[in-house]
This record gives sequence, C-alpha cells and structure tokens, in this order.
Amino acid sequence: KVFTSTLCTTMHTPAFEFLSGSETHFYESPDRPGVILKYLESQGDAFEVTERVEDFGPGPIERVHKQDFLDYLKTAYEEWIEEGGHPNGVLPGTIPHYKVARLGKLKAANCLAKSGEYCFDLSAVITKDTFKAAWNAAQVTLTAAKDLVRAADEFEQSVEAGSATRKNPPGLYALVRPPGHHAQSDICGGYCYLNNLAIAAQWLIDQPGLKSKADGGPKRIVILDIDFHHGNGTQEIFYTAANPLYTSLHSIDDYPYFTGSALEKGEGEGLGFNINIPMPQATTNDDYVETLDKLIKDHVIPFKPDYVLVSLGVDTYKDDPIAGFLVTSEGYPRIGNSIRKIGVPTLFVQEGGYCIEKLGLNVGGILLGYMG
Ligand code: Q9C
Ligand code: ZN
Repeated sequence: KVFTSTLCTTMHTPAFEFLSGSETHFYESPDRPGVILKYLESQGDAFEVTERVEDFGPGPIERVHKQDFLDYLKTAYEEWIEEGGHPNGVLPGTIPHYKVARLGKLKAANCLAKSGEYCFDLSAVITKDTFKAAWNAAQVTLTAAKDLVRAADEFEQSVEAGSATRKNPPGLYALVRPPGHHAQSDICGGYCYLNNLAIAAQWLIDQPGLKSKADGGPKRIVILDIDFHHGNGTQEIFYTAANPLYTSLHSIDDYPYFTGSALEKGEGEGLGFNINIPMPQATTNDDYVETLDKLIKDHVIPFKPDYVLVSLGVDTYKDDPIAGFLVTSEGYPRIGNSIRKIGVPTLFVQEGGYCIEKLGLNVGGILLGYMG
C-alpha cells in the first residue's frame, strides 16, 4: 500500500544547488515521486495508492524536532524576504563552524544569521512552500505508520489462524519528499528539513496501547537506512535511545563526510543501539546484499523488532549522478527480498535516488522484492 500526497511531492521546488563549486539544477527534483508512482501503477494491481492524509497535528513532530527550529522553519522564508533576501529562498551565508563559534555564540540577530544556525550545508534551500511540503510529508508518513499498526495486527491474527506465514509480512510505503534522514533535531541539510521516518518511529514508540511482543514494553523498532548517504539526522535524534535501533549501510567516502563511522555506537542508554556499516565506493550487488544479510542476522533479528522502518534511498544505483556505488537494477529486488526475510511488518519511507530514468524501476524493485 502506497501513501502519498501531491501537496508534499510537488510543492517544494528549489531552483538550484551547488556541486563541487558550480551551480547545477536541483537533483532532489519534484519530478521524482511522479516517475516512481508511474512505475508502480504500471505493475497491474500490485500496488494500492492512497492520497488520504490524516492530520496528526504538531505533537508527533515536536517530539523529534526542537521548537525553536520548527518556529524558524515556519517563518524563515517570510522573514528572509522582509530582510531583502532573494525570492529563490533561504540559503546560509555564514555557518557557525565550531572552530569559530567555540568561544561562545551570540544569539542570531536576523534570518540571515539564523539561516546558518539552523542549516549545515548549501543543499537545503527554504522556498516559499518548503515548510508546508515538509510538514505534509511528515503527516503522510505518520498516516502510513498508523496503517502499519493495523496491518501488523491483521498479520498477527492471520498467522495465528494459520492463513498467513511469517514469510510474507505486510509492507507499506510512504512516497514523500522532501526526504528526511539528514535532518537532525534542530538543523536541516542534505535536501532534508523534517525527519519523516524518525517522527513516525517516535510516534509508534509513544502509543500507550501498543505493546512489544518481545517484552511487553513499547513497540520495538529497527530502522534500516539503505540510502547511499549516512543518515546523520536519524542517528542524532536517537543517539541516546535504546529503541529504536538505528542501522545504516552507506558510503564512508562521501557526503555527509563527518558522520557514519562504525565507531559511532550510541551513548548512555543508547550505547550499542547505533550500528553504522560504512562501505567503499564501487560497492556491487553481491557486496551489498552480503553485507545487508549479515547486518540483518547479527543485529536486526536479535533486537526482536515489532516493526522495521526502512529509509529507502536508491542513490546506491550505479548511474546515480551524485553517488558512487555500483548497485544495478537487478540488485534492488534482492535487497527487498532480504528485508522480507526479516519476517516483520515494514514501512518504507522514501529518501534519496536521483537517476530519474531508473528511479521507478529501482524503487519498485525493492518493493516488489519485498512482496516476494
Ligand atoms: N558530492 C539524500 O540523498 N549534496 N540527500 C552532496 C555530493 C547533498 C543527499 C554532494 C546530497 C544530499 C536524501
Ligand atoms: Zn542519499
């Protein structure tokens, strides 16, 4: 079942980004969801698409993101224009680098200053509709998470009644943009503003009526981040938590450069619940699936999750314009199949993937591989 909404998928349209010092078109394009949807709709009745979005209000978003950051995102564009900023949108001029700001930081005086305080790079322009789109993407993801609860309950009952086996767990997909996994609790970057998947994960953990099968506590969640880039945002948000377990396969040689090492294992109660598996550039299908299967066997299964939440990026694709792995379109159904074998109800949340020509085939490959 696919959850989406044109409100988030098409409204946020930055005009440009910078790559290696030159201005290029914006790779995280509003055309991306359309080509994915088109492919999924070409697969007979394999996928059921819904544009139904429930309004969960600000509560679940405020559980993950800091209030001052949310206030900033909401008003930034308007303030930027009032201050004489370019209508293209908000882009930082000065980022408070720790080597500069370590002597104590002054309070940001205006939007131009805040733009650096709340953003860590030049790939998260705030346009007129960015906040609305990001908010809607979070609400779509929450709607899908709520449906995951229902689907998982139904699945449990069917398994008990003998009409289903654990080999075919239910799968849901939130087809959203802007993506989320680089957004930390109070800083945007890397095309990401609100961390859709983290918001859904925290909401699932917070539901008082939902109990884990393994220990009767809150639902146990594994996050499997298969985007090419490390999910620094999701890692930061849950760094001191023992639930969810954050796991990530990503390139160690690429963006966001300063996070993603295997030595980042979590802190406090979260120690041991952050698993980074950096991989070299030019990683192939066989390398990737072998590493994923080992991660599942060593860390995902032993955690005894009730739900798996996948940060679904296909920028691991060999022809992705901003990445460097060698996964092919034949690799994606194998990845989906490995995730199916966990045997746990799964919510896929769209993150990166910038080869527009093969985007539908590659995302569809993972979902179809999961469906078996
Ligand atoms: N040479 C996601 O995939 N620019 N974000 C990187 C790399 C930003 C990627 C330049 C890439 C952000 C969700
Ligand atoms: Zn990515």
